[in-house]
Amino acid sequence: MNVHLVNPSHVSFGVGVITPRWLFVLAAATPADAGDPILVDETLEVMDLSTISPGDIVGIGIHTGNALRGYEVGRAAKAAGATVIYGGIHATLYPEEALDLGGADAVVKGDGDVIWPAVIADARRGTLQRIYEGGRVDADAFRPARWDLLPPDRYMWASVQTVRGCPKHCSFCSVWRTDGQKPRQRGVDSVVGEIVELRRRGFRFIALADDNFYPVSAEDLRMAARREDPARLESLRAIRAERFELMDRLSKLPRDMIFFTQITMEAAEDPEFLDAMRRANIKGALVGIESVTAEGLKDIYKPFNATGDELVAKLRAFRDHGVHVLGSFIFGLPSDSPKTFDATAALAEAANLTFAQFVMLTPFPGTLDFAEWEKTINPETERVAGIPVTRHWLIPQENRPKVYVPHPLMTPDEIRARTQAVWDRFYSLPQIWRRSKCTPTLKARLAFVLISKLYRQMYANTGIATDSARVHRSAQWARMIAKPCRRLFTAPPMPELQMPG
Ligand code: B12
Ligand code: SF4
Repeated sequence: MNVHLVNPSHVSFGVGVITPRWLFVLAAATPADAGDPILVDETLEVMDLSTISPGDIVGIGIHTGNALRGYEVGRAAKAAGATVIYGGIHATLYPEEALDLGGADAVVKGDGDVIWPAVIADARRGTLQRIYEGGRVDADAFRPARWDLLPPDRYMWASVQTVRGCPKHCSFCSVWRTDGQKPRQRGVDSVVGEIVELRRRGFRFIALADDNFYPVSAEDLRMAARREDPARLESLRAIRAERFELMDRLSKLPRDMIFFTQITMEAAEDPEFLDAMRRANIKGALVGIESVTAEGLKDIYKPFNATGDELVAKLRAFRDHGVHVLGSFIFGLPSDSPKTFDATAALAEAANLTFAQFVMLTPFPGTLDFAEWEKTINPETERVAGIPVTRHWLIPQENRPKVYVPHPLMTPDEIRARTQAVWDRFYSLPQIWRRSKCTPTLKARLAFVLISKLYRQMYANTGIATDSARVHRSAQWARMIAKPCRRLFTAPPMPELQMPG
């Protein structure tokens, strides 16, 4: 009996940008007597179904975007005689869907770290339940990933999670509702231990796969200090102190190690934190800018973000501390107008962003936006390819609409075309070349151009383009340049590296 863990994808690039962490975490949770699981990441290659034998266990992790492909794999695995078990955020939100459409024998909701061994045991005994509640496990029960199972020469960045959950409540995001608003911060030794192992294996680029690397803001501390009961302030200070401890340990790792994280803009008001990030070599951060207008921020419950000159100043503060910003914007908010696209492109230039992504508002299940939108749709009449648009992830890729939420001023096509134009403008060769000045040598500048183009092909064209020929061309192109790009991220292994501190 083999255990297979599958990360489904409808498009494969041969090379991956970031390791899908759940594969390696669930591998660590797989009991030793079940043998090493076979890991399949379809963002690299399509799964070879002939590797499945009757009696095998196939675990499939799905988020909303890859659920449809996941169900296809699950049905095929079931037909091959396997026991099929789903997990991941989408299965957590729609367990019945995986049972109905994905050939599932069981579905695990929530975190898999603790419950997975029990599920495997039940599967082997033939006593599987339909649904398991993995819950939100405490940070000290998070499993460190099994990096010994990493296929060689495939990924550019490895991913290590340091904290799960986010105290904010943005309307388009499901994290605070599924992972919770209480930050669950992993112990520093456990995080650094994984990073050291990865550097020993030749990884020097690490994505800190966190919801929000800055779970306690300066404003949170000010507010807690005003309370009579000191308990809240003490607990926030403890979380913050642990962040600094982690960054201090990262700063003692080999200097060629580079970290990237996801963080709220609030950190820009906290020079002490930014200084610690600089020392830790956290050289990049995805910052959810979302909208450049106050109305837009109101639409999405993100009042802590800035607009105008203050926004530019905040984003530049990251850069002044050596942290490159990947700015993330959303188009299609109710208050957006045709002018918003130009204003956003201009802001991205003025704020000295190193990378940017421009996504179209998508109602993801589990979010407040989804709940509101779902109420406005008649599932009987509003269908595409026979599927209610409220289940948009089940619509085949080629028919799947790109914009779902009706806009008061713009048609879906206009939003899509304008979004595409902003991508084109930000990733035009002259603009990339101008931004590449942030690198020290001509060789590095050329590498920067290549990576910018790869990023654009992987994340924009495959998501925005409406014709499948363009999507196909994009994927082909990305496949071609992904391999040489990956080489830019490799480093000689350091098998002797010891834990710092
Ligand atoms: C890091 C990250 C990224 C990174 C790296 C992705 C990668 N290759 O790993 C980047 C920045 C590239 C990214 C991109 C995107 N992301 Co993202 N990402 C995350 C983030 C913050 C952490 C994921 C992670 O590694 N967690 C650590 C692992 C260990 O946790 P886990 O995946 O949840 O797995 C646990 C359980 O779910 C469960 N489990 C998972 N699979 C399985 C399978 C089985 C069989 C079992 C039993 C259990 C199980 O057990 C695991 C261990 O406890 C999550 C937020 C989150 N909290 O999940 C968002 C998140 C997954 N992303 C999200 C989104 C929307 C996106 C984008 C679409 C954004 C965009 N608009 O472009 C893209 C899509 C990219 C793609 N095509 O996959 C959403 C997904 C929402 C949804 N309903 O699907 C999330 C939840 C964030 C959010 N804002 O809501 N992302
Ligand atoms: S978008 Fe970011 S800040 Fe907002 S709730 Fe989600 S993780 Fe937190």
